[in-house]
Amino acid sequence: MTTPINFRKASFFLSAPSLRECPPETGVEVAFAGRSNAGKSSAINTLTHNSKLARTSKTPGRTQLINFFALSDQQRLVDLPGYGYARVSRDLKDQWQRYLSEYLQERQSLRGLVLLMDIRHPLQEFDTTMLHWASRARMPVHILLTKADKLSRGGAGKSLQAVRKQIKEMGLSQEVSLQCFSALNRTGVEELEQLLNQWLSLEPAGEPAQGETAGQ
Ligand SMILES: Nc1nc2c(ncn2[C@@H]2O[C@H](COP(=O)(O)OP(=O)(O)O)[C@@H](O)[C@H]2O)c(=O)[nH]1
Ligand SMILES: [Mg+2]
Repeated sequence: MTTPINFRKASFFLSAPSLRECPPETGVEVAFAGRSNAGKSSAINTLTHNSKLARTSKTPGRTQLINFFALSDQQRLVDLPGYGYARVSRDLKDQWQRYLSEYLQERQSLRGLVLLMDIRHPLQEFDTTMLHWASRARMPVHILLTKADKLSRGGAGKSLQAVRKQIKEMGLSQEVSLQCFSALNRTGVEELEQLLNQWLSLEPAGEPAQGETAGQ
């Protein structure tokens, strides 16, 4: 077992205005994606215990930057540009959809995608597109149903079940996991931490455990 990641140590690393300007594809990273206002920045801030790390905004969608946060010199969190913002031109939307698709398919250091959706409005247009792209790229996806504090416990549980069922009907349940999350009262933070520790593990996959013989 590697030592668990200390998420409090996260620091801002770089903002890339385009794919070409992303940092080198060494090490590992996990990207956060979702509609504008889904709660990406809030989730990253909650996870890292740093209310100022990723900027949260009440006027969504203005910045279209890929923001990288370093957890160590080999591990990164990535805040992808939010999609679905109505006041962005069709051309800009198309361009960003191409970028997101390309990032998902081609980024060598990417280990998984955290897809955030407001628990009251899950699986909207383009959320499902992202799920299909990720599936095609064989990229594991973990869904956070955000703002779970807006529903009762029972209501949140029902919504989780309903989304799980839809994912299954889409034929994607193999590579998709999901949970409720609230940046406001920290619901689900530990579950997310555990998953990120797995995805961002620096141990080479398939390495024989110590004590095991590697051949006769
Ligand atoms: N009640 C509640 N509000 C949240 C939560 N997470 C985010 N918000 C609010 O939703 C809005 C958008 O959040 P933000 O993190 O900027 O979303 P982003 O556009 O996806 O980065 C802000 O007003 C946040 O305060 C949450 O867990 N609970
Ligand atoms: Mg944001």
